[in-house]
Amino acid sequence: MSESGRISWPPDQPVWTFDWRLADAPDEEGIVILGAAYRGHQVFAKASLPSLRVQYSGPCGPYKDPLNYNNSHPTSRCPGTRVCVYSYTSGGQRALSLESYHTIGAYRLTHRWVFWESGVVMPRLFSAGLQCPYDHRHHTYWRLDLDIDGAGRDLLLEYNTYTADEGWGQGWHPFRSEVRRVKNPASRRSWAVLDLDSGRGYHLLPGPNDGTADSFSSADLWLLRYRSGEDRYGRQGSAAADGLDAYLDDENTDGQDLVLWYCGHLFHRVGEGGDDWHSVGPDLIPFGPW
Ligand SMILES: [Cu+2]
Repeated sequence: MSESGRISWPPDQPVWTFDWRLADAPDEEGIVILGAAYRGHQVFAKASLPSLRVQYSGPCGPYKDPLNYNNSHPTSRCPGTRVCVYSYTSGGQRALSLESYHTIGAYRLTHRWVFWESGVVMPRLFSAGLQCPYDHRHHTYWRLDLDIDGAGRDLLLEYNTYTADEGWGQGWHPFRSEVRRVKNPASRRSWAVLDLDSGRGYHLLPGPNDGTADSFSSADLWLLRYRSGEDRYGRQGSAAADGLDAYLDDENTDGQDLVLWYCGHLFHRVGEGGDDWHSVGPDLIPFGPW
């Protein structure tokens, strides 16, 4: 089973248009966003959450938890659907939220996409529940197939406070071939995808609780050139390994069709019990002449 729909929002004067879907195995990758455009300019070909891996400091797991239609449930806000679509206003800005609530064993998981009128996009994963009484980390892998103003002509830039101006502004360095990167809060490391023709782009800012890669989940960002065979939906990786390094083969990424994978590392301390909700997710912020 699956659920899908089309968004044109706000209805009175749409700024966001896209399709969405929540599918079952083997296409299970949470709520998938397809063909998203902001103010008529393409942003994503596809954005999804294909892999969620949990590692325990104790004799459990590791597990890979699929977010699919089958383990999703209606909530009181939307008793008739698995994907709840609702809008709200916060700080004078309107936002559209798409969210699905899942249970897997003792875990309760909410996957949410928030699309702001300003163009900001917030992917979020919320988790509660204790499957096993040990500290653990939920490694949350979003696949962001950004096609800003269409596929191709995109470039990834990385910000660090220590980088001199190389022609892209103080702090920004371009990556011209495939690479994986680890967060570095000390240099306020973040990333941006720029369309070289239009000057429009999106800045990816790690969330305050997104943690940093560890030996089990060895990177925070992968920059890949788009290859259709590398989109494996919910079959990406296993409980033991994310499998993303296999796609790093030094392909050119300068002005190409790019895919980013971003990992948030949600830390659960067993002493907090199972009732607290924790969340991870980056902010995606538009820049340039949208
Ligand atoms: Cu947990």
